[in-house]
Amino acid sequence: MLETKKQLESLGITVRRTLRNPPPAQLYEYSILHEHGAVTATGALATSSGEKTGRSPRDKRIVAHPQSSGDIWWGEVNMKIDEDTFMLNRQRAVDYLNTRDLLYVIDGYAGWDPKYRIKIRVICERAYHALFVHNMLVRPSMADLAVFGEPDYVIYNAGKFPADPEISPSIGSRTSVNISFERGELVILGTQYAGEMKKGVFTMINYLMPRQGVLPMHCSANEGARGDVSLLFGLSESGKTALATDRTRMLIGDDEHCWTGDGIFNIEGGCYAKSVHLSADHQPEIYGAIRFGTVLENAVYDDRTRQVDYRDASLTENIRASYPLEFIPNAKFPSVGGHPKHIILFACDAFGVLPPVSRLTPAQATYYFISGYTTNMEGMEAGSVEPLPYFSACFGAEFLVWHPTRYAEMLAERMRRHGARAWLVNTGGLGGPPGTGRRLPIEYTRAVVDAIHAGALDDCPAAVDPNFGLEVPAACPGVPPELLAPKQNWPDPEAYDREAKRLCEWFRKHFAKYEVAAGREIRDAGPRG
Ligand code: OXD
Ligand code: MN
Repeated sequence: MLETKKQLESLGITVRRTLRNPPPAQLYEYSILHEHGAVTATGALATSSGEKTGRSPRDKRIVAHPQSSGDIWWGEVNMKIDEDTFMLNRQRAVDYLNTRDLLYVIDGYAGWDPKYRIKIRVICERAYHALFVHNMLVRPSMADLAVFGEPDYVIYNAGKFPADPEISPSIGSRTSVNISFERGELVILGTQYAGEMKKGVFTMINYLMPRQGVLPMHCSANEGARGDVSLLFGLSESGKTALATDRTRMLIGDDEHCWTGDGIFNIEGGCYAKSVHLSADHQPEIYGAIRFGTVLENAVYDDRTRQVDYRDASLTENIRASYPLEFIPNAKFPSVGGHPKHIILFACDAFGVLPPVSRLTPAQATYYFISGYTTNMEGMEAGSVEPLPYFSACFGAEFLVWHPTRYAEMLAERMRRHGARAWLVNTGGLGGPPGTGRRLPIEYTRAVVDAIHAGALDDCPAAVDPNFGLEVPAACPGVPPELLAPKQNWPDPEAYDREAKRLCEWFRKHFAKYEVAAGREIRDAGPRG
């Protein structure tokens, strides 16, 4: 502890009382005593993140430093802050933290592969934040902690204290989340949403790993009985988490992975599951994981019975549960795997245009990976809301640091080298536009994923879709064949063509900003219609 104390002092942290990696039970006690934490009927720690109940991407800033500036994809995702302003924010956070009676210091790793893992230190005042990072980082053993040494990356979480927009025009509000790659530091002011820390680590990984020839990815991963690994990409609600949880396969991780020369590793030691409308019937693994040790953020519970009402989104739709990976029954430890055999890109296409499954060429895989397409399904079944297409490069644009094509090229190169197959799976609409069509039942999507894993679609006969140029398998075990070709399910084939062309146009429009960097071959692999 003396070594840690000295290290903290060298960072400017002079608080007399610090607790380093305290056990969850102690963090429960402090959270209940000092920050209105409560224990739910199943033993989780119910907490509130205050005003901010989601990430604040518009308040994220990256230090523009001559050493890294040329590497960074500057723009809407990565906005600049100068070093002096970063240092002012850092000092503000440190000064505030120094006014506290007690701080938590949580040390852990990002990455299950000891060859590539980075050492993270989180300094925070809230017990719930400490428990969150305890759950989300790869937990060091007591022996690891004894020789932990200097961290590679330090997070100063002063989220209860606001940023000061008067300091500089680059601070746009009272929330400021700043990263300096050179200093290996993340400063959080004005938001207590715990996910900022998780994604702050992921952003750092997204910067560092490509420099070592390692590909970071926003995806889930699982492994079959023969050691065959699949990566599953998809934006919110498209099935990335639900479909990675598969009784017949081991879960490597549900959100963030890296692909190295040896295979893949999970970056995290836990999950941060969306829990609104959670039910024991539909998501038994996640439901069962919400017990002692789990942080339940912004959920509503009954004061008397402490039963959580997962349907109550009055605090936020973004109710989250953070728990260690070992709370999931078939999680794999250590959370690493071999080179992936299958890359599955989920798109939740509410327009009912994309086929339930398509086999992708490497160029198409790159195109659809860079596109990162989905639609907003809300209200779709009722037909009350016109869905909107949504694109997020590499299925996680908000966390990219280099230009998207850098990650896409690395993915394509690895897929080629290791013979991975790629698939586009539509988990969305079927048989007509929103309002007239229906959502593809999840059991059919599960059957598609099972067929991919069984190799049943690798070489089966397929027809080429005229609009998208995708190879659509003619048969898939467990799925009625007429469902595989979407146009056949529309009562009006011309209406299908119109809708398909509209979607092709949206793809092209979105891809235009990447096509110079991506090159002609990739652009031409996109929709034709
Ligand atoms: C997350 C996200 O919280 O992707 O994991 O937004
Ligand atoms: Mn995520």
